[in-house]
Amino acid sequence: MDHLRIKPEVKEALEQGRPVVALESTIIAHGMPYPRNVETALNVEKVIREHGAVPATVAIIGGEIRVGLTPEEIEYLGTAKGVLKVSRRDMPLVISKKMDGATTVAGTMMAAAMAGIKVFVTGGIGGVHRGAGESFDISADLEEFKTTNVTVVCAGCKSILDIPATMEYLETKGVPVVCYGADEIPAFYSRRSGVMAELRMDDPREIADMIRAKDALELPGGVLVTCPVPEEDEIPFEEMDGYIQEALADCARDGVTGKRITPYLLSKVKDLTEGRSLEANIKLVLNNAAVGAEIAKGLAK
Ligand code: PSU
Ligand code: MN
Repeated sequence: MDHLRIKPEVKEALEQGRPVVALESTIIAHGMPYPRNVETALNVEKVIREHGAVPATVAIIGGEIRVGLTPEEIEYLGTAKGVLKVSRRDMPLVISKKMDGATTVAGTMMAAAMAGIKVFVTGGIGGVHRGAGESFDISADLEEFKTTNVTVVCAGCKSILDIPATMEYLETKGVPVVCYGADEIPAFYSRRSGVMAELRMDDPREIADMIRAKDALELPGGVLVTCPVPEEDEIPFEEMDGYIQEALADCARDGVTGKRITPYLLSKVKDLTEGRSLEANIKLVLNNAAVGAEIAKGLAK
């Protein structure tokens, strides 16, 4: 396809049926400060390689969808100014204007599907925001799960979101949600959310089998896998909730809207936790990378 460039290493792995894991870039350009963003993106790729899969970080550079980036391109994205946050609706613009863009979960799912990559690892997905009944703020990430056949491994929903409503929404869209190794849907920084998982699996091969069954049925749409942050890195839910209330109040006071809300809240929470949220964020992404690589391996066999 025009506009799509797959890195040779990734292309070769896909052609040979070897495991490949896609990674997003909004977390690099808008989710973490420099230099931790670049350092983390490179370490996530390293973990995926250590687990025997090929990493493919996705971004848009000069209007071209790149699947698989070089370390120099990752550094560029982590430092460049004016990198657009690209979800589904932004894709036509960023390509026609030959801009640089960092892909969200929705944008990365689109690119992964175009390239034929089945598994994608991230930190957290977007979801139904608190108060969405009034604001209609529901991330396009959730809509993408309805149509695009990619399995996304994350650490659950941040509690800046309405977690029960997000789960309801995914159920309505027909999206299987697997909780990996836990009974409760994790809340990103915290292992617990108070929302019980409908489906728990403890072995990545079980998850791969379920994805295969879904494909055999030719069902469209994605699968969501939630992995709790490692115990030693978590910030307890009750503690986190206080910071989140404060961040939400600031967000409303400052009149932040639309696609700027999520990056704003992330950066506020980082300040309020004096950087602890960033450390937890980094650790959980690395943990997700290991799980995602194992699922990709299970699928490649
Ligand atoms: N959650 C995080 N870090 C992030 C994001 C979410 O902890 O970087 C990013 C992801 O790229 C996700 C996007 O797809 O924010 C969702 O943005 P919005 O809520 O505007 O749809
Ligand atoms: Mn939104």
